[in-house]
Amino acid sequence: MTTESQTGSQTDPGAGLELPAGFLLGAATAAYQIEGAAGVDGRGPSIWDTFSRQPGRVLGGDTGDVAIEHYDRYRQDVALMAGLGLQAYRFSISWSRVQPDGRGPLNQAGVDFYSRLVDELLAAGIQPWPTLYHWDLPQPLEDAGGWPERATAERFADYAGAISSALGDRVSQWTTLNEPWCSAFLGYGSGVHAPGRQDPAASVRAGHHLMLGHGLAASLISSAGHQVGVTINLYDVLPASDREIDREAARRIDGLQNRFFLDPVLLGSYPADVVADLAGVTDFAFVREGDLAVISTPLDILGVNYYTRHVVTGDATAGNDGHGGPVGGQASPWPGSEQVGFLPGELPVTAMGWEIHAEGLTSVLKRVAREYPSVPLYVTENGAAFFDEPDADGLVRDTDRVRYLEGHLRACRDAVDAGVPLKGYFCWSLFDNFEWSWGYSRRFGLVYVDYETQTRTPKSSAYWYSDLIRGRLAV
Ligand code: IFM
Repeated sequence: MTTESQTGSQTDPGAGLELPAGFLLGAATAAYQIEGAAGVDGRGPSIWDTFSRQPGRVLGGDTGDVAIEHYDRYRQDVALMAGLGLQAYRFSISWSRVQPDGRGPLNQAGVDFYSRLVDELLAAGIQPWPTLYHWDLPQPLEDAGGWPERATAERFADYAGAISSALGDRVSQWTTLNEPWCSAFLGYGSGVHAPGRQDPAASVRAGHHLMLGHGLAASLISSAGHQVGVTINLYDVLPASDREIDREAARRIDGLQNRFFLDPVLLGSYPADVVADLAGVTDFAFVREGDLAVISTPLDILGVNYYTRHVVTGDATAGNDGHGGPVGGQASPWPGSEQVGFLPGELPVTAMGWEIHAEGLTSVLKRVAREYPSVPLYVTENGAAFFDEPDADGLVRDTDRVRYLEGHLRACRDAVDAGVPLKGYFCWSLFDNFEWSWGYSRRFGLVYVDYETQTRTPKSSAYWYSDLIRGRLAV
């Protein structure tokens, strides 16, 4: 039960926030960000193990070696989720833990960990929602060329088939990829993410092979009778002005950020304008006959991750690329559209510097429902980083995050009212964790983690979310 001292609020920020009956409310994490136990039970290195050890790649030299020790503390963590009343838990499976070389037989000790986690969740009445790939490619596959190589898509499908059969007696809901835009364009374009390559042509090939891997895996999982989806990070992309040059910049960035993934997956084709924008980068000769039919394998759900908007200009005077990391020297993650400028926002921002723009979530959801064939939608990530710290009483009063979540859940409700087939929402993240190139410096959690002692402390937002789930907020 929420108390005023826990939410840090004198009003009830959920008042009037009615969500439809059956609307699923959960929280999300990802393997490398929380598990730790990097060298345990046969786990092999992933590209993030390699990348985070390279000097200057991650703020403070942080790595996921220990993270929040979820591998050892998963029972305590599931008990915490149950205490909050989470209905579903979205986590990712570390490919390197269950298939260290990225090929060949599964590593039984790794599979056993996820099997125990699934059992624990089911016993607590929490639906497991595993994602098969949240950016942690086994290093041996990167050594063989990584996602720019077609063979990586085939390896991914083998892994997906094997692990989904191993857990398929208890897990019926699968997500193939998380945010392929980041894997392709931050991993192989700007180099802000692992494996840290800066090769525009390779980044586009990586994008195609990620989606091919998705399609091959989705088709296997679907034929085994399971539900399958993919999660794409979508942005509301707005021109800085009504001038043609800014509208053109917005078309380009919307193309690379949103439509480059939505179109092949849901329409079975690449957007012609994006292919034209990329003409100086690649000729798309890597797309083989039949690939787009595979990529557009019918889905049971589409996951939407939403955090903020992009305001862009064709004037190229604004320095930031919209996805800069904390360490300098990176290239652009926008192949063929490097000239587009991203304007610093006028709205309040989170600790990531991302503008808080809840209405953009409604727009994005309505746009997907309007422009693409109907598929049930879930917001699979939404949340905010703030510089949270416990107060003298040991409470973490993250009123900013309560406000952020409340605004975005209202935006979900507005989308539902407008007829969008939105079925659920997962908060990012359940725990403070390893925020990629930002290391542990940015806290996204509903639950505060003291990285010295590994103590978990639910923040005000966790109590607020718990009350929302349990229908305890006055309406
Ligand atoms: O932490 C990440 C997550 O791994 C993927 N989506 C965005 C989050 C916040 O940056």
